[in-house]
Amino acid sequence: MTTAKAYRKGSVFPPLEKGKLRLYSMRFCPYAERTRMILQFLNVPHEIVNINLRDKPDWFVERNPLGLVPVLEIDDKVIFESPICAEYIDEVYGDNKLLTKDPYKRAQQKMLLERFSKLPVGFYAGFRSKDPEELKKGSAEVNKVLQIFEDQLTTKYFGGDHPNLVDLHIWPWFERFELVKQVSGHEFMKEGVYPKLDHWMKTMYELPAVKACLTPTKDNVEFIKQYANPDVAIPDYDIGL
Ligand SMILES: N[C@@H](CCC(=O)N[C@@H](CS)C(=O)NCC(=O)O)C(=O)O
Repeated sequence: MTTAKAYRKGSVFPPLEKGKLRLYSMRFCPYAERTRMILQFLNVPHEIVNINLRDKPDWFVERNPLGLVPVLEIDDKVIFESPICAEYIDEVYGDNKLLTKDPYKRAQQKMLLERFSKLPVGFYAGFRSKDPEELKKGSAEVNKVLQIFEDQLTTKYFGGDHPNLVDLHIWPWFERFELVKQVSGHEFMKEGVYPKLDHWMKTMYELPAVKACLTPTKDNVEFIKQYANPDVAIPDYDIGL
């Protein structure tokens, strides 16, 4: 189901199979990519239902009144918001491989991710705006966060010898720096400025879960162009299928 076309308003609800975990996703969404990567990383059997987020089916909004992907559903349970999905998957299927059980270490992981949450704000404000001042402000915000993560990285992964939730949850934006460069010419993360992060990115690209969830750059570039274009009401969510 991973390559299925996005469901739109009026689409018939694809019936749920008892006991089967479903992820409502969108192929170009970095938040949904977090959840896709975690499911891959922990080898959790699941199916994916893609959603057209500018023309959402009613049954999707009934499941998540916020109208956002990712959303998980299994039998009578619905879970939304990527950090909450991650915690649920890790506890139910992952035996806490990604978020440690130690309360203080767990709090530290979550605090670091909280600090990361400023990056997407600068990222989107920066690259969508035609105003050079906005881009400068967004870029400064992104760089502030990158410096924090550069300073924090003392091991192969943020999780030590193995990736943890921090690695998997910050990755989708690192992957997208290249798209921004191709779409707008702007480089949020210039090579050599954050040497530890440069190396970490190369290591991350080798992870099977990362490889399995990459969207071809040309499709992602085309999608971002359409998505950021105010004249395009509904971008093509099925690019490349
Ligand atoms: N805080 C949410 C953010 C998810 C999010 O923003 N998803 C976007 C797609 S990348 C979305 O569903 N947008 C639909 C909309 O805004 O209507 C999370 O972490 O899951």
